[in-house]
Amino acid sequence: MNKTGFIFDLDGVIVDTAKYHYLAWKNLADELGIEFTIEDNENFKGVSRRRCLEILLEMGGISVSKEQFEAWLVEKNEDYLQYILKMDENEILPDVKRILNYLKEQKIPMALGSASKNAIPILEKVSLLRYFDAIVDGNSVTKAKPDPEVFLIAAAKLGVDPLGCVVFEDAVAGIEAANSAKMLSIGIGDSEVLSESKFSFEDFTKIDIDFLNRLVLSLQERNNKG
Ligand code: B16
Ligand code: MG
Repeated sequence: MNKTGFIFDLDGVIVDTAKYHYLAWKNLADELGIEFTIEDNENFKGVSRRRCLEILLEMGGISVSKEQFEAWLVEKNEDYLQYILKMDENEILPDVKRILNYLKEQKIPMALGSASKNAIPILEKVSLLRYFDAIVDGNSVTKAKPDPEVFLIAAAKLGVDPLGCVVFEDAVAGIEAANSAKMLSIGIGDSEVLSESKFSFEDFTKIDIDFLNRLVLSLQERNNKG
């Protein structure tokens, strides 16, 4: 069994696809006559597509048939995919590649743990798929974050004890999921919002190699103690 593993969320950690999710939800909301702002979109971060649509319809006080619900899910996703098609390496968030390259050099296993069902095409578009030893996405889980399932499957796929795993997350639900998986959570974004994380950084430019090395050592100790 490997001693340590790193798990990355996708949207908001590796790439900023939240802006594309926003545009696609906004298009649907406009069509349905629901007011939907960038602030409303904050509540959609880390939340499954299905749950997002439920929230949107609750906001508009709209109840629909199962068929209509499914059709709007498809419509939103098709719209979203139009934005994704145009993505390239320039959309990788600052210094993400520096951290991925360092961990790769150290031969530390890495996994993706995302709620998105579009995770693989996005990683392909930004040429990062090859970095990951395991991908766990919205297609492989039955329970959404804050349930720890996504990260526990990722740890199992990496062959790392959850106690030896680090999770980078930008969403409150994701931090909660990592904490309940007994993993070391690192918030990426606003430290006040992500106050439940063990550590937090505004972005990856603020993470230095010394910090990562200390982290790996402390995880190994944590793991040894069980
Ligand atoms: P999709 P993450 C999440 O990804 C997004 O933060 C969230 O806004 C989105 O609704 C969800 O994926 C589902 O995405 O519609 O592509 O399946 O942050 O867990 O990587
Ligand atoms: Mg996210």
